[in-house]
Amino acid sequence: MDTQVVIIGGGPAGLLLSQLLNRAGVETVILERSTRAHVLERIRAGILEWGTVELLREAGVGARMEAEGIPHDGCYMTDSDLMVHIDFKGLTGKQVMVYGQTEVTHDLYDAQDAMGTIIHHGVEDVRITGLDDAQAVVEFTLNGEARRLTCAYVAGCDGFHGVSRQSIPKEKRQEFERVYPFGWLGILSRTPPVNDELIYANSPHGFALASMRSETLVRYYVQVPLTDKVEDWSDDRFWTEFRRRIPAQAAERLVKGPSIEKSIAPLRSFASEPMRWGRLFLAGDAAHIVPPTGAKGLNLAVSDVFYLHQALIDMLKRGDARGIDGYSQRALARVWKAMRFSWQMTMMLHRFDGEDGFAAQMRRATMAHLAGSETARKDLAENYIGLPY
Ligand code: FAS
Ligand code: PHB
Repeated sequence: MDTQVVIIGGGPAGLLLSQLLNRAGVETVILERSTRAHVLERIRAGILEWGTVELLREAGVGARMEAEGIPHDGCYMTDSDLMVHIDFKGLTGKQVMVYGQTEVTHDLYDAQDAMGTIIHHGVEDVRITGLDDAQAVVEFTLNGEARRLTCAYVAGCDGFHGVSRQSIPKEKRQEFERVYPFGWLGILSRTPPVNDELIYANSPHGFALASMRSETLVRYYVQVPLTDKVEDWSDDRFWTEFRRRIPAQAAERLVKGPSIEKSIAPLRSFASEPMRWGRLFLAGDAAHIVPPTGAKGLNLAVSDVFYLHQALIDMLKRGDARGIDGYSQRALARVWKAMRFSWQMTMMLHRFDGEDGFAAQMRRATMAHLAGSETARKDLAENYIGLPY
């Protein structure tokens, strides 16, 4: 065999899996479609569950996160001017870490380079075969040259639009989907955060999220119709809309500034079962997508990798197949719970076009219940900081 595990996709799932396998003496090759610069310029997630923090430390890539990340003890759910504090630390004993996915990906690339791992960028026409044979075969084009790798296993970490999931016969896949009728317009701005902790704001004008990357760099979002384009949104229009959706007491502190990044992300819930097909294992967005309302996307990719790295090491080092045989069922059990939480948060916080007064009342009542019930706040906190692996 040319290598033990071929990993398709050099995003957080593929890189973290490779890093954990390499540290256990398992050889990998990563095939990434984009250039490294393109992967590293993508602005994605901002919140790490503590399980993610611990696994990144175990992978030997926690140093910069420890130095530059910001632990948060809680967040706010708001309804117009009602602010409900969700005290993660007090209710669960756990925190989350504010540290951008871009930084995590940077740290993983640096660590993989130090390991000397083979990472091919700019690969095209990836084709996976031999999944039921004695070895899998991955064919691809690199710099115009046809290449072929044989391996024991293939990890499909190539995101929602990748080839891995499509390598499972369509009639053998069961797919579940909910596409939401709105997107999130996000900006980065070198301004101080409007609040010390995140604000998830429900308002009659729609949803807004006040997040951050550091004490001097904010990441803010507003819900927008799917028909909107980034060019429809000047900075002034964004600031006006964002300011009126967050509570007045926070809006008074708002510091506006020029956007240094502006993009619209669609929202969907999606899952494909199974996450294993013969010698192929899916991890991360290749198998599931959640709306970012619950800050689960990146963190689910990490929990898949937690299960998969253990399973592959058990098999390749000790010939113990129980982990790989149980991987899909074990990963999906946690995926569906995070899928539910992300859907519930999205329904609770977004205005739906054409909704009647009843829907708005349900959102207000949910927020009022959160305000009045420690049990309700603890349930939200347990899901937000991350359910156990
Ligand atoms: P990724 O998509 O990150 O990585 C897959 C990699 O595979 C990519 O680098 C891609 O170039 C490569 N690839 C694709 N096809 C290939 C092929 N055929 N051959 C080789 N390589 C191929 N999550 C949150 O928790 N919070 C957020 O705020 C948030 N915001 C998001 C905004 C956007 C616009 C998007 C798209 C996602 C967002 N997410 C968010 C979710 C996101 O963070 C993902 O969960 C996370 O990137 C998952 O990591 P991977 O599974 O590695 O997939
Ligand atoms: C972000 O900082 O990008 C972020 C934080 C929390 C979310 C979604 C996005 O739920």
